Amino acid sequence: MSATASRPASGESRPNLRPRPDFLESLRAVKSPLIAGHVTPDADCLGSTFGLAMAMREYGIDARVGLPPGCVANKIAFMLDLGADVPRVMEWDPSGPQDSIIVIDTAAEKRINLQPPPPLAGPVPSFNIDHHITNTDFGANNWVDPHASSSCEMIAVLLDSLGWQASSRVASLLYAGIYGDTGGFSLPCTSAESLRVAAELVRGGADVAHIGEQLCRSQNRSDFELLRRVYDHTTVVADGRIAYSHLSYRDITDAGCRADDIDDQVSIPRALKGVVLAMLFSEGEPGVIRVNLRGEGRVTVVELAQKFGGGGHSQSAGVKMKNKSMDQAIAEVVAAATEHLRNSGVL
Ligand SMILES: [Mn+2]
Repeated sequence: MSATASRPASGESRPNLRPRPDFLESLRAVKSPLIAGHVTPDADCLGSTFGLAMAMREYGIDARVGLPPGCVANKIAFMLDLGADVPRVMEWDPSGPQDSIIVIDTAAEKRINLQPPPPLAGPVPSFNIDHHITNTDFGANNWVDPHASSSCEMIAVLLDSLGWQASSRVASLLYAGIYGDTGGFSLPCTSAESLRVAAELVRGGADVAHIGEQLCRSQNRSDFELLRRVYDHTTVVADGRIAYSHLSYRDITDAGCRADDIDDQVSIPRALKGVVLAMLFSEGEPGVIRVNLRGEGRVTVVELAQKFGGGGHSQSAGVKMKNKSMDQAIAEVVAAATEHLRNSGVL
């Protein structure tokens, strides 16, 4: 295990990765794709799937987005309004009109947000566009760039590579996803390229004020009540280097929230000075504990997530644990996290 990130630090030059010509050529042949993202979609997932689908529709391609009903957090529901013109598919139908499947922002096949899961080795070609470092290249056509801040950054580059001009609504969707995955252009994944792409999107009509208001200044009462509990339950250990909080099923429902509203609340314990590893344990459905892990500075967390069967990005990862009580899950993961910091020389 290493605590040093393999990606370049922000500001360092990174390869300006574009999709390979054969990937573009296969994608150009697509006429009616079904586009899907990951379970518990975040702003980047919605922005990239709806952004690509809308751009395709504007260029005469009959793209649809697979998204089960009721799985979008309150906070990012405004993105569904931006993408309202895109037809939605609630579940996988093998006899549907799709001539291809495009999976975006999804690290593993098992995380695809459609039931039953679409067969990616089936008769129609599949495309896998993602920036998760743990992506297994599960598509027939893969474009995985762990250096990209977000899948939305990749979609913006893709549209440019196709010679397409994004409409202002597509630009808003993509900008919102980049904003989300870069923590408002503040996380180390924010590269000069992310800022350049974002600037192009603003030039193309992305509504910065609307997106900022929706993502930063539109908290509803139930999300606010949930944060109150996250603050209240925050515990600091390992000489102030690890902070974590927890939300029981009861905490979540009493606040008026549900599993899908657990998004980036781990930013609360993460915000404490000196903390280099932050975690949020949440029981969104009874008996299932989700752990969001974040690393700060040069501390990576993806190895820690993988140890418990999860995955993600080097400094932002997740795990789902079953058949464990909240206390057990916390005890096991905090012990492993402390060990991880010790092994990497932080403690
Ligand atoms: Mn993403």
